[in-house]
Amino acid sequence: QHTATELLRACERDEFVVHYQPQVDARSHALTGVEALVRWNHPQRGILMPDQFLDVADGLGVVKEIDRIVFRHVARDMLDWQARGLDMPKVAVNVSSKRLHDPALVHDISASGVDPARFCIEILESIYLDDTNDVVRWTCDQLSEMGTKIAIDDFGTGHASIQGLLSLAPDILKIDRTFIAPILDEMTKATLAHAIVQIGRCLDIEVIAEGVETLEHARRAAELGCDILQGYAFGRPLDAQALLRHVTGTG
Ligand code: G
Ligand code: G
Ligand code: NA
Ligand code: MN
Repeated sequence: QHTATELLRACERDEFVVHYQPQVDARSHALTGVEALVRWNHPQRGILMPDQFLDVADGLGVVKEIDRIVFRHVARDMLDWQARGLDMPKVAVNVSSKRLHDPALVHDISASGVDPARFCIEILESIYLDDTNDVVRWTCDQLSEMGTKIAIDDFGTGHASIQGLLSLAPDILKIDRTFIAPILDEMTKATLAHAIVQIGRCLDIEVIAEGVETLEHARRAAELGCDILQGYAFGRPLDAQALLRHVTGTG
């Protein structure tokens, strides 16, 4: 209740900050992009993580608004990095179901001042399977036309269907970290990760391993065929300034 009022105020005043986590090429470990992750900078409680407020926000119907605010931060940070000499190849932005149904999403991306091809939209498996209505279809078609990538997040944890993959034709699959964490010790999980990679190859979809926590995991995930790696082994989510320093090795 308390949080609800505060969250509405947070949207009005924009109390959100965006952190960025590196994604790297599985072979060279060169930076390929970052994922944008929202945090709520609560005036009394400090930085709050998505799992501490996104459910409440969803209940209030303001997740779409938060996603829109986050995108504004991301576009601003992209332009700011560019001005400081960091040409960020790609930023992946998480998009809720409501936001995917919002025609303004396409407009916001095309009017951001940043090349739309530098954005990737991350959607959950459950979203595209439940809600492939006309608006979503139109949105995805528009995004593809503009060069914006579409990634399926947490792949393997929802109602994965090959039919769904064929119909949405995403550019990227992100293997959920619950499959990546055990790849060093559990042959079954490693084999499953490899099977997902093969599905990706068959459909010309890039595969990202999430939750790559050690260089051993990185080596194994690369061996299993993952194209891109993301996880603590290559950096935790950092604010825009810290990410710039992390990437350019300055400061
Ligand atoms: O770092 P982490 O706790 O940030 O993020 C947890 C989850 O919160 C992510 O997996 C993602 O699904 C969700 N999330 C993070 N940022 C956003 C955002 O800007 N919008 C939406 N809708 N979800 C987000
Ligand atoms: O998939 P989502 O969009 O849910 O993924 C981002 C979440 O994963 C964020 O909460 C982020 O902080 C977390 N995360 C990123 N890298 C790692 C990692 O290497 N290990 C673990 N356990 N979590 C990670
Ligand atoms: Na994500
Ligand atoms: Mn994920």
